[in-house]
This record gives sequence, C-alpha cells and structure tokens, in this order.
Amino acid sequence: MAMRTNLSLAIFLFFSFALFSNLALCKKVTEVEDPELITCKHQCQQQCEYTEDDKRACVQRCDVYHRTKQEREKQIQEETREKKEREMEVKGGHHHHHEGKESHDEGEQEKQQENPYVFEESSFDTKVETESGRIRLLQKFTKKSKLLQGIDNFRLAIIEAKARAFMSPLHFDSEVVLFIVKGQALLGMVRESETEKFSLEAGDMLRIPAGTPLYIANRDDNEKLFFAMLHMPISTPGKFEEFFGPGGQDPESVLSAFGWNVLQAALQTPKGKLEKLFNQQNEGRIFEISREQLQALAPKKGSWWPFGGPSKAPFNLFRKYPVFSNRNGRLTEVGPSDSKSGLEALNIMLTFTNITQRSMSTIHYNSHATKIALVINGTGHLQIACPHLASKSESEHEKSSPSYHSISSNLKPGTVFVVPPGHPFVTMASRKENLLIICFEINARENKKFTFAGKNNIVSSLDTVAKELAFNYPADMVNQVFDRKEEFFFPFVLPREERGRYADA
Ligand SMILES: [Cu+2]
Repeated sequence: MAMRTNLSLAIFLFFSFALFSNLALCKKVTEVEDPELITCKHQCQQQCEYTEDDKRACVQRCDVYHRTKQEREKQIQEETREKKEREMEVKGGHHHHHEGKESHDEGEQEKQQENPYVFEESSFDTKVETESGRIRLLQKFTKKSKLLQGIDNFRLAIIEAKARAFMSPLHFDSEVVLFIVKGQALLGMVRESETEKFSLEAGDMLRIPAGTPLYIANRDDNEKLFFAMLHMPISTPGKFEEFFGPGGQDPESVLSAFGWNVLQAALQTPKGKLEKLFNQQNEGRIFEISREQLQALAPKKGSWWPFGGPSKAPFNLFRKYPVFSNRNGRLTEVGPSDSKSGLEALNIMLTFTNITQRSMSTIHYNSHATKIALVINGTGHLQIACPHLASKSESEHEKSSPSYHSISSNLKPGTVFVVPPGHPFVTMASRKENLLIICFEINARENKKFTFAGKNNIVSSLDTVAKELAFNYPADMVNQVFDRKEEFFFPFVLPREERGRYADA
C-alpha cells in the first residue's frame, strides 16, 4: 500500500515536473521569438534570387528592425508613464483647482506656464517612419507658449537615418540650416547645371538655400546618421512644405499634380511612357541602398569624375577655433560674420558648447539672440530667470520692480530648450559626463553675450558710483564678490568656506 502511494506520488511528481518545465520552455520561446520576427526571417530565406550573403544581411535587418521596434515600444510605455506622473504631480501639487473638465484645461495651461522653454520627446511629431529612418518635427513654438511668438517662424526637425539610407531628392519652401549631430552623410545639392556633392561628418553645418533640390544619404555602413534641420519658411509663417520632383508613387512626384496633356507637351513624351516612368518609385522617402550604389553616389577624389569628388562643409563646429576655452568648457561659433557660411543673410549663428563634467557656464544672457538649443550628448541642468512667468500673487506685492520666476530643467540628449534674449541663464554638466549642446541663435547679427560672473562681467565693468548706488554697498566689497579671473566656464564647486564641495553634492 505504502509502496503504491509512493509510486503514484513519483509518477505525479514526474508529470508535474514535465508539465512545468514545458510551460517554462513555452514561455521562454514566446519571449525570445516575436512572430513578426520569425516571419521576417522566414521571408529572407524564401527569396530565390538572394545569395547566402544577401540572406544573412536580410536576417540582420530583421533583427535590427525588431530591436528598434522593441525600443520604440519601451519608449512609448515610458513616455506614457512619465505623462501620467506629470499629471499626478499637477493634480497633487500646490496649485489651486476647481472640479471638472475646465480645471483640467487650466492644469494643462499651468503646466505649460511653468516651463514654456523646455521641450522633450513628446513635443515632437513623427512625420515619417520607415525601416530606414525617422523624421521628427518639433511642434510650433507658439503651441507651447505665446511667449515664443518671436521665433514662431522657425521649425526644428531631427532626422535619423540608418546605415546606407537614402533620402529622396526634394526641395523645401524654407531656408534650411543643417547640422550633422552624429555619423557621416553624403549630400547632393542641385546647382545650375550640375549636382554639388558634400561629404559631411559630425559637427558640420551647411546652409541650404530655399528651393534648392537636395538629397542625403547615410554614407556609413554601420553607424546611424543624426542631423538637425532648422527651417525658416519663406511663404507661410511657421509652416513649410516638401516637394518631391523626381519620384513616382511614393514619394509622390509633385509633377503628378499636372494634367497628362501638360506633361506630354512639356516633356514631349507620349502618355504611355510617362505613366510607366511615374509608376516606378514605390520605396518611400527613406530607403536603404546597396554599397555599390552608395559608392557610385560618392566618387572618390582624383577619379575621372569631372567635378573632383565631394566638397567638404565650409565649417565644422566641433573643430573650429573656440571663442572661449578652458578646462571647464569650450564654446565655438559660426555666424553672420563668417563669410561663406551662408548665415549672413539669415542672421543666424550656430554655437557649440561642450561643458566639462562637474562644470558650469557662467550666468549670462544674449543681448539680441533667441537661443534654440538641442542637447546632443551628456546630462546636466538648466536654469533661466524669467520675469514673464512670475505669478499674479507675487507681482501684487508692493514692490516697484518685477519678480522673477526661476525655470529649471534637467537636460539629456534630445532635450530642446529656448532662451529668449535678455533672460539670464546657466547650464551645468552632471558629475559623470560632459554636456554637449548645439544652439541656433536667431537674430544674431548684433548679439553680445553679457555675463554676471567671470572676467569682464557686467557688474565689475559697471562704474564705481553706479555700482555703489545699485547695490547700496561699498564698491570694493562688491568687486570682491564679482571679480574673477576665469572666463565663461567654471568648475561647479561651492566656495572654499563651504569646504570645496561640488555644488550639487
Ligand atoms: Cu521671460
């Protein structure tokens, strides 16, 4: 009896073990292999005309696509979570609230009011997303806040292109300043009777005059290409359009808007032939091309090619001689006074700031320029003083001067922030990494950077009498506080009396 029990127990245990291990196995399989991924890989193997190499490359593309998809899903989850958290903060915060729907709108407004100058991932619209790349456009500045009306005609687009991605020829009804954030690009611009080609790399800037037909390819075999385009629409304020001339179905050629009789007359080609030609292209606006096609696009210097190979960009912000540089940071700029930059007519300056880890920029402001900044690497922090945002209750205080609202935000790659002219601000790098920021400064021609700390700051440059009158304090004592030998970039440490700690420690 006892033995039979033991036996059946053993059998039971055996089966339950088998069942459980099977379940565990199944679970593992579904975790690893997404059905979409399996189909994708299967299809690669089914292509008769593919060589073994082609098949391997195809399978790799499946993996890359799958990874990107997963990353994207994770990102979306995170964004939703962050959004929820923010909503909770607004609700649970110290803001005055009514019940009902109206109070929600009010909450939204308050939230925007709190920080009209900082834009995260959620402020971008994805305009295009294919297997080979993504185009994201930042929302109109006035959608965020009326305070940004002065730059409402500017639009910022960020483009990612995978290895050997090709972006179809097109033109814009906007002036464009292009900046290569990461990777290597080949850009073709149609001049009068030929295409000028540019071999571009990280740090390069290039102006593309409105209406210029251009194409861009990622000329690297592995690395992703990231670039930013600042658009200044020239006909409809704050809105620009793209026009694909050479194309077909997708991208759709702008010529498709014309009647067949017009096209036949203009191109002196019968309708049948034209239909065939404009039916071919179906790859979309970003697609991958072969290594051979890429090599053919970018002829090497010294080849038989009549134009002598691709040009270099006239300015690289990563390599340009800095206007300020010390061990705490570096600032380079290209602006209206640099001839050949193309920025004279646009009245724009591009700056690149590299703040060393545990360092800060001085507190400063731009006299004329509105700064549109994009964090391209590292993490850090931003503070802006803004009189526009001081709340009613504060300004009702019996004071003859304005109150200032302090805007602060963490910075990470992809964060965009705006600093209006006259508004003092400061940026600092985290303890772990350098903070790299690229800025488009709008209305740059007469712009000056005025500082509140460091060599030649506005307080130490103020005449003695005015200084004493302004502070109601002896000038010598004021000078002791404001005079400092270093210029523009400092270590982010508290003064010696505070035992030389890092200020954020
Ligand atoms: Cu303000």
